Amino acid sequence: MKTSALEKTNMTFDKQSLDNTTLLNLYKRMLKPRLIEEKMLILLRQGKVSKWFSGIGQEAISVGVTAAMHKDEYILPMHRNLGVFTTRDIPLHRLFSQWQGKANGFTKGRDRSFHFGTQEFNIVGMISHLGPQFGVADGIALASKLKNKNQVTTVFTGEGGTSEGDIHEALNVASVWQLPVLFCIENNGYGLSTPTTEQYNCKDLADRAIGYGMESHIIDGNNILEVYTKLVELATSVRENPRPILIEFKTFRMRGHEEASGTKYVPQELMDEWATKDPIENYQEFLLKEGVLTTDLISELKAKYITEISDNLDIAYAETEIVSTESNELNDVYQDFVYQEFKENNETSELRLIDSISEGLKQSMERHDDLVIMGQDVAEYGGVFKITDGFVAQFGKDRVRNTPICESAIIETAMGLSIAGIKSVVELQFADFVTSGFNPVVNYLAKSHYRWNQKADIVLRMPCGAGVAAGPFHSQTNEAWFTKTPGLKVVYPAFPYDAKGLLATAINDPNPVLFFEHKALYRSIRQEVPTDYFTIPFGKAALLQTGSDITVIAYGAAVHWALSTLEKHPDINADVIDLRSLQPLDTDAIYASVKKTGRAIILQEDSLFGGIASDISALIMEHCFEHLDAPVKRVASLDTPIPFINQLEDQYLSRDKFEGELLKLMDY
Ligand SMILES: Cc1ncc(C[n+]2csc(CCOP(=O)(O)OP(=O)(O)O)c2C)c(N)n1
Repeated sequence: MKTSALEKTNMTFDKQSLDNTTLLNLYKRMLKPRLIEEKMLILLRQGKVSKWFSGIGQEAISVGVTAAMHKDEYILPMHRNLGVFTTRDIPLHRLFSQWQGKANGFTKGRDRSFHFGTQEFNIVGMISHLGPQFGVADGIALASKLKNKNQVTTVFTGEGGTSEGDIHEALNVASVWQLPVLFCIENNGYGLSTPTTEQYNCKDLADRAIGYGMESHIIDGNNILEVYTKLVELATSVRENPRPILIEFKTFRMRGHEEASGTKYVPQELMDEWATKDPIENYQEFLLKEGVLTTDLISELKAKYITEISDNLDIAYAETEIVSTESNELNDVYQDFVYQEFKENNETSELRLIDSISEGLKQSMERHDDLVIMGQDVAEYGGVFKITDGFVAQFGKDRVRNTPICESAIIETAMGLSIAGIKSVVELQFADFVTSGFNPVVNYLAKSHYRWNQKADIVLRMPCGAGVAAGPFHSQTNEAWFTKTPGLKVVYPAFPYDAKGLLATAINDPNPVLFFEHKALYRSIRQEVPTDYFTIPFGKAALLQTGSDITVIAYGAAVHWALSTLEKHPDINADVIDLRSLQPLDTDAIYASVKKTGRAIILQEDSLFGGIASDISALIMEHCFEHLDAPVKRVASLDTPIPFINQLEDQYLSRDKFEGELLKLMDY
């Protein structure tokens, strides 16, 4: 007699108090993605789909977890979680259009496969880098906690992804802040071709929770009733008592990492063993035995879904190919921001740069009552530069948040807050440390609006710059890493007045803004600054002095170096342009001046190669060539790391080279 799958596996289903409708629904919910995948495999072979990451054999996890969540709760799936998308009832033709890069998908053809999110369905898709999902989930959960929404956020990773630093950082933050997140690890045995024995060295990944002070559970990921009932129980409990939980689902990847890569490296015995544990076949058999399902109903359901799939594929195929224009693409990199002018009041007080930033930040906290500040030591301690001194007393610890030392997770948390509609300012203790959060800045924040129309309403405050004998890791001015990346705005004030007004605008702007604050200017530069809240638009340079001999272009500390050099040479009549923002860049001001003077010198604190001075120089050559009387000159620091001791730092910096180069250019 033939042995059934259920007998082979000894899989037992406990329906607890679930009614027949629920039992049947779970079956239907799993059957649909399975049939979609079977169709996709055919289309792949016909060359009609470019890539496919199969979740066959893992449907019970996507479906069981999603079915346990409320529809208004966010889910952050990965590349094998088709069942999340179908259980949220996304119309199939929209999914098919997404995979074919068509306009009815979710990314206007700009990103592939499951790399998309949709606010309509409360799904936040992955970026390729896997790990950032956990940190983004933290942010969404933090928003839910701050707004007392009693909601759970659910996020997925494969076991391979758990080795990434982002995952560890995010779990730690969630535990320290007791965020309501269900962290789901789908342990399917392989990360691409690498088996778990070569990925980590503990028995169960769930055990890692102990180290984070977190609750954890291990669940049979192939048993839909175990997944569903346990997740309903955990989600209910987390809604009442917000906290993170780590869940490890034991399952297996039945197909290749993606279809083209195959499964040759997987021992056949493993394949055979897990084939008997198929989540749908076993559950189907159980339902047949229970009398909840009949063979006729199975055939009926399959026929219905196959028709639905085929009809929806026809809709997607009939959709025309995307046609776009360069300006259309360029216009979607940033979210529209209608600059609102807040005029300055007449009363002023003399402020140092540091005070003006602090005052501007405080006034923005008063104006935006859910604006959150996050950073290392920013709470009671007031930040290492004391910019947020006294903020906790005025705004409370919910809004002024000390963070663990984990730049990636905090920048991802800021992204999650933005997805949930909350603005945030992240203080990098030193701009140098942004490297530890580089991936989310350049890949998540920068690309989010272009990819799926999602704003990243975040300001990263970047205390930067040399001249303080602080060595290679506390002195960099790394704006060029970011002016290179479409999707980011980069602001770099040189004066207290500008810093206050530009910071207010940065916070109002829904796009990710890197706000550079030069440490050497913090306490050395003073200016009369209006006492009330006011804004200054981005992309408008300041013409600090006018002259017809030469155009001097600078930003940040270099503005002050240029001004003091020119003071020594009253005979040189220079236009001095303080750029104030580098992205957007006020090219009009640059061109107008260079066309008038015929000479341009750009002074930059950063080392020479690949800095913004190079691009400005190229722009001037391209747009003002006929007006030039001399080659454009870039003056920048040495192409070395920034040295510590004063005499070496002085030698490194462009500050003292400027005068000689200026005189040479005047003589040209
Ligand atoms: C930062 C990064 N490194 C490497 C990759 C390439 N990559 C994509 S998925 C994957 C395997 C992921 O394994 P796992 O997390 O276990 O998920 P599974 O594919 O098994 O579901 C790899 C190596 C990547 N996308 N991002």
